Amino acid sequence: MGQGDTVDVEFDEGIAWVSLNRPDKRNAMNPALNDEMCRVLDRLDGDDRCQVLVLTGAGESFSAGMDLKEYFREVEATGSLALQRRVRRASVSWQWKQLAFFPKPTIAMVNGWCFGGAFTPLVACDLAIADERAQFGLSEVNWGIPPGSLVTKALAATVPQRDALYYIMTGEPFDGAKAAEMRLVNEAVPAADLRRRTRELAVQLASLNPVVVHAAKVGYKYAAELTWAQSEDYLYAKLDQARLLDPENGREEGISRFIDDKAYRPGLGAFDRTRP
Ligand code: ACO
Ligand code: V55
Repeated sequence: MGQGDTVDVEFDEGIAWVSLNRPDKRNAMNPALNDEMCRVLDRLDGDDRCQVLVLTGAGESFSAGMDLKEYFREVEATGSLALQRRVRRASVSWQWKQLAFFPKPTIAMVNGWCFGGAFTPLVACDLAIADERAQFGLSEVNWGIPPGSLVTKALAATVPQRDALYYIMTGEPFDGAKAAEMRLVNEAVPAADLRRRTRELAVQLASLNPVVVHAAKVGYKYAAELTWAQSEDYLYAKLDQARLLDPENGREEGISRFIDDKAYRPGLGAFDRTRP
């Protein structure tokens, strides 16, 4: 799919499995990988084979964070601030902006190492499932830098202050079970169940009304940063927009099946979109 070979994409059952693909470097994110991820996400936006996106890593790692050699040292060695701005822009573009507001549901499947810069795409994904033995860490302090870019912001959006500051300040690693306990991820499962559980969740999300799920997720993400008054106005606008954009007329269908047909109870299960 991409032009390069730093990202791998496989399609199956409406799921796009997107793997960061530098296993020899534990999927550390260099400028080439960041550029390729920008292109991959741009294309998957319009690809019907992708109804849900799973972000994971090739081999034994999710991602070992920013590539200390190619993203930091080699870019700084050029002395070009324009180049530094360019590589930072590509990094933030896919790791946060494109991923957080991706029009389809996204799941981070944390299969192994997850350090530093990897926290941004982890948290930008809507949901996350980890191998209970995967190792996480805010290792920046060990490199003589505070967490940069949106790493700390991602932590602030997910875990309580005590956990955030403990791990930001000590740099101590923690495992997937701990990540689930502090709600950095939704669930931690044994390695043998990771793919099955992720697929099950992805298939569930793929079965739902895509226009409505998109509006619901984007509404949540913006409302978290708006005032109450702005949120009320914006979320009503999203609700009206979803009715306008939804080719399935899910709202009228759902209400009609409940009120008129008495054939459906939302409290007892998801709406069946395949029923005529
Ligand atoms: N940047 C650049 N290269 C990396 C990175 C990285 N973040 N992480 C791993 N690599 C490279 C190693 O240099 C090595 O390259 P080489 O084979 O050419 O020598 C290769 O990946 C394999 O790494 P090892 O350390 O040999 O693998 P191991 O399985 O023993 O350990 C681990 C994996 C624990 C992830 C270790 O590589 C590590 O601690 N990496 C750094 C993690 C980190 O602190 N990331 C945050 C960076 S700062 C930031 O993101 C802002
Ligand atoms: C980090 C990540 C960056 C960056 C500087 O601490 C530091 C992580 C994603 O980009 O430019």
